[in-house]
Amino acid sequence: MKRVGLLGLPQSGKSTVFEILLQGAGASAAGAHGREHVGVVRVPDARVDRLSVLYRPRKTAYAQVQFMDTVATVSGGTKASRGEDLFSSVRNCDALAAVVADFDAAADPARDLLNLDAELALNDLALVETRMERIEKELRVGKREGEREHAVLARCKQALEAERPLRAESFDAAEEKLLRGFQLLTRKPLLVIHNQGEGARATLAGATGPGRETVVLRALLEREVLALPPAERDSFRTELGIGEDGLSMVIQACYRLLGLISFFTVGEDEVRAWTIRRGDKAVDAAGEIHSDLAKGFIRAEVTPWEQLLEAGNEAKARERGWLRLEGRSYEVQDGDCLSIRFSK
Ligand SMILES: Nc1nc2c(ncn2[C@@H]2O[C@H](COP(=O)(O)OP(=O)(O)OP(=O)(O)O)[C@@H](O)[C@H]2O)c(=O)[nH]1
Ligand SMILES: [Mg+2]
Repeated sequence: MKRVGLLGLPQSGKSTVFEILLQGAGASAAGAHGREHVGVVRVPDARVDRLSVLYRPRKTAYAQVQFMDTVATVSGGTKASRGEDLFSSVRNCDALAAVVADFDAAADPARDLLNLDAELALNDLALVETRMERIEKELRVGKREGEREHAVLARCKQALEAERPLRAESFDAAEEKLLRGFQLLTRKPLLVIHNQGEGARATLAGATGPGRETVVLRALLEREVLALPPAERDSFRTELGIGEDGLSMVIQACYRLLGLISFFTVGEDEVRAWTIRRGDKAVDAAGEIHSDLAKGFIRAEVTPWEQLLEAGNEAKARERGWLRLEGRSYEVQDGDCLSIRFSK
């Protein structure tokens, strides 16, 4: 399961966001490991809701992502060069979510975001330079194995020095492989959570780009909304003028930034969303359900979710010609309902 790490300046609202994510999206597990708190969050999905209404299954299962909260990861103005790795706790996360405070008059979210970006870039730069120096030493004594790695790192260094985050750079598969182990922070997708107070405020500049999105979340108001019974939440949101469900937007944006899509399996037993990467094939999807299904894969029966809903069930979808037979290398689309035929 993919993991999203919350980061941000002290008192920006990270723990508040973490708590309401777990509370609002149906946490199935939460645990603390030292300074880190990890929770599993359901990915809200109206398509699953609708399929579940159609099939009335015994069980409905949503896709999931993990969120992680840490105790004060960044202290304002501290430089990564001091020795301690301020971001060690989020280094192994697949994506980052930066909470930027904007709930009182003194707040300067644009400045905070700039500082945060700079700290992430400095942290990467320090790592890249240290590794480059080590390879240079080896090269001087005639060890040439690190030459290609050095070249890729030099490109990273150049980008970082020009204030370009690495997620905006393109690397080929071999370069990706060389870089993977470093877990560079500016290569990770980044969601900026603009934590606004009650009054309407300006949108945050410079917050979108490749691998980067921004959502507005009013953490305290969302917490009030969550204190209400589910049926009353939407009208209270309208009353408060916070429109869309901020929590769903945060979770869905993370899912998207991670390059994830969902396919569904449906039936009277269970309606379930499964997570795969964009570009994955039918055989990968089968393997996600069970390795036996990938091993013995014969074909996938595919119906887009809207057509399954419109037809009413798989048999009727088949009659209308909406159920397609696809082979193992079919690229699964977001929202496909799959039924895998396989031999034991
Ligand atoms: N008015 C207002 N206060 C907020 C909002 N979000 C968080 N706060 C308050 O800001 C304070 C800090 O919130 P936390 O969620 O603990 O922040 P944090 O980033 O986890 O803090 P550290 O872990 O200490 O770095 C708390 O008193 C919150 O109630 C908001 O949207 N509006
Ligand atoms: Mg906290």
